[in-house]
Formats: sequence, structure tokens, C-alpha cells
Amino acid sequence: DQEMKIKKSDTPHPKIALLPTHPKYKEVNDLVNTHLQRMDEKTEGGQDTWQCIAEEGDLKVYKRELEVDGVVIDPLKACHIVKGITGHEVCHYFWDIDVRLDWDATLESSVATDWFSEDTFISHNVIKRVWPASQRDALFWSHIRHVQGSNEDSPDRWIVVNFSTDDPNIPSNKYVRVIMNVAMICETIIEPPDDGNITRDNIKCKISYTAEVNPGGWAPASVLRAVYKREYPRFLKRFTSYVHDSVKDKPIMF
Ligand code: 18C
Repeated sequence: DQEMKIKKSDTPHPKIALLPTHPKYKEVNDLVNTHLQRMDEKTEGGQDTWQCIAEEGDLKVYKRELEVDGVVIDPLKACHIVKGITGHEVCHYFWDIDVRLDWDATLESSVATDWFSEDTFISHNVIKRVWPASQRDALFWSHIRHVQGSNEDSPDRWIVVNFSTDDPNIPSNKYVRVIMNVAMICETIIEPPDDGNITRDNIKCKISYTAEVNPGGWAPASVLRAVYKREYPRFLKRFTSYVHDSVKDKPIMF
């Protein structure tokens, strides 16, 4: 009995493809853990420091104004609840570079430049130019992970982290390089029907998205804040409806 318990609690982690011997293993894990912890802590407590910049139905977008040496680096967070999709589906489509340009309208191109493992790769992304600023690019690793809940209070989650990185093979002199730390964390809520047959009508996904972006050089603050205010809500609506439409006739990916 005791042995069973040890075994059970010892193996709550689904497989992570990134190998512990990989040079980026620690960085990836540290970021995943920090994002999960931060999500657990905040929201209510930090309420007053976050100002709501958009609210539409269940979608809420908040920012905190922050400038360092005149450069706007406002942290951003958003929450959304979307019916008919799972956290696995949301994270899958957010992570999958093959579909990135189908929903991310702020990107001009996105190319995978290195694979660490099946769940982690680096991509080079050229961002559409916003007048009058110089054009930007971003180089970041993307990691997707299933985090099994450890008890009733900590639910099952899916997470994707996009975190800036370097690669000497991808020169950063053509564009201004943006530095970012982005996380998408999802939880699936199931309301089981009486007949026990779960359909898309019985599921919804609680999404939490955070972005810390340093534009990598001066950009006019008022333009940047106006672009963020318009583009983040637009991205969240466009992306979630993209997922919704993509999966509606497919079997549920739990
Ligand atoms: O998370 C998102 N996307 C992921 C990839 O698919 C990834 C994001 C990477 C890029 C983040 C880029 C932020 C750029 C900020 C600097 C721009 C400086 C411009 C100067 C202006 C004065 O994690 C979704 C990201 C959604 C980002 C929304 C806000 C970004 C605005 C960027 C401007 C692009 C304008 C495009 C306008 C045209 C749209 C039709």
C-alpha cells in the first residue's frame, strides 16, 4: 500500500521530451515553474497595480505601466474563457509553428531555426513594421508542456513559454531585436453531462496569457501603447476563434 502511494506520487509528471542533459533544460524548467507559480500567486492581490485596457465578454486584458530609460516595457496579462475547446488544443495551436502565421497577424514571417527536442524549438520571427519605428524581429525558444495536477486544488494544466534566446547563426543586425517572455497557461473545465458522454458543449478553457516585451530600443511610447492596446485584444480574439474553428469538427484533444 505504502509502496503504491510512493509510486503514484512519484510519477505524476508526464513525459517531457527535453532532456535533462540539454544545456537549456534548467532555463526552460525555471521559466515554466516561475510562470506557474506567478499565476497561482497574483491576480486578486495585485489588482490595483493592473489596469484593465480591454474587456469584452469573458476576455480581460490588463497592463502595468513600466518604463526603463524611456523605453516602454509594460507587462501585460490577459484572461479569457472560451467554450468548446481544451487547454491542450489552445496550447498546441499556440506552440505549433506550422500554423503561427494563420493567426498571428503581427508577424511577417516565422521560421524554425533549431529543435532542442520534440517539445522545444527556436524560431526566428520578423514582426510587421509599425510606422515610424524601425522594424523588429524576435528569436525565442518555445516549449510546450502538460502539467498534471497534484491534487484537487491544483488543476491539470497546459503551458507554452516563448522566451528570447540567442543564436550566433541568426544575426541580429538587420532588425531591432525584441526581447520577450511570454506564457500561455490553460485549464480545461468539464461539466460532465448526465449521460456521461462529453461533447464540446460540456467543455471550456480558462486561459491566462502574460507577456513581458522589451521593444529592444526606443520606440515612441504613445504609439507603442496604442498599438498594444489594439493588438493584444485583437490577437486574443483572433487566436481563440482560430482554435475554436480549427477543432470544432475534430475529436476533443484532452
Ligand atoms: O504571443 C504572441 N505571439 C507569439 C508568436 O506567435 C509570440 C510573440 C512574439 C512577438 C511579440 C512581439 C511584440 C513586438 C513588440 C515590439 C513592436 C515595436 C513596434 C514599435 C511601435 C512604435 O509569443 C502574440 C503576440 C501579440 C502581440 C501584440 C502586440 C504586438 C504589437 C506588435 C506590432 C505589430 C504591428 C502589426 C500591425 C498589423 C496587424 C494587422
